Amino acid sequence: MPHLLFASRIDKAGHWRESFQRLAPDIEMRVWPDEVDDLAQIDCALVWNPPAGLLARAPNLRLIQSLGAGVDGLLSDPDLPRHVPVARVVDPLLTQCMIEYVVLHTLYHHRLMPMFARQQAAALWHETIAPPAQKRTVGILGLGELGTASAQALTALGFRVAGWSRRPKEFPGVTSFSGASGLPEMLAQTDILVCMLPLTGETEDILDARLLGQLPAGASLINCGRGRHLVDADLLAALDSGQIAGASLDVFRQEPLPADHPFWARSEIVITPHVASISDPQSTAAFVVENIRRVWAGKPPLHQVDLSKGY
Ligand code: NDP
Ligand code: OXD
Repeated sequence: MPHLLFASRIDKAGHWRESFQRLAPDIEMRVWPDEVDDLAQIDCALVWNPPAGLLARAPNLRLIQSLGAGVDGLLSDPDLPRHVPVARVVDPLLTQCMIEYVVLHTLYHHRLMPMFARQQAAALWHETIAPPAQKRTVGILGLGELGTASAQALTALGFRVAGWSRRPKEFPGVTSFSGASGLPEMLAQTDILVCMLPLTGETEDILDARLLGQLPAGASLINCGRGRHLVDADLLAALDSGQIAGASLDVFRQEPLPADHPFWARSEIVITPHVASISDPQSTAAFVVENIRRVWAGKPPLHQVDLSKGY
């Protein structure tokens, strides 16, 4: 019988427990810290940003399953037991929700809504017509599970879509750029930039003054990757200069975003509280059960993280 450690400060354990009871009653879920007396009894872990050092104290772990698609909060633990396979979530509902977020905010900036919101606040009637989607290029940083699905939804709406990844990709209707040399070329033609990268040593602070300066003047930014992709002061400066016309931000260096952070006061920025796409227990528990069954059968888990790449 697998003994599953559940550790998250934001996910509701009750919903996950219900899903496991329905799908796999043999899995015994124990919520950290209240229900765990002895970490030696734990053999798999389902976690979101667990306290550093916690997993190292479970000597019999066979699987570490992230509650989310991103694993930066796990891999930042210096004591992470690196011999245990780490898997991340890939789930159709998670993907669908991210598509919704990206389409919503792309259309918001495409249709000049930050400007109209300012006009409304000033009771100002001034007609400006947005160009058709066919004349806008959306550039996506990260053409993985979520980036590719979002790219496909945007091409269906008529946008020109480009994407950047480590390795070159081939998807119908999406122009692929890769590696350090491919980035400036994509940025130069991007009107709306969407960041859906994992946070790694290579991608931290990538959305800085240099990168924002390579976009055409008046471009927009959507960040639904991680807060530490963005250099906050550089975005504020780019908004002040008009280099960036507007931004939608779902993720922040510090979450919750502190009440005195300058982003709150900027009408050009749309803020959402890290809700672009969240793992749903009903949908994702089946994936977690499958991964536990695989590991118990001696197979690698699905969507195992490559610890050397960091995603
Ligand atoms: P994937 O691992 O499927 O995709 C990651 C993509 O980023 C890949 O295309 C990869 O390239 C590319 N990439 C990674 N490092 C680099 C680099 N140094 N240079 C260029 N490209 C790079 O991840 P997902 O699509 O599933 O998720 C992406 C991220 O989205 C998560 O890590 C998380 O941070 C964020 N997220 C945010 C949520 C929210 O609610 N805000 C919800 C879910 C996820 P390649 O294909 O060549 O490997
Ligand atoms: C995730 C997230 O990575 O919620 O899944 O950010």
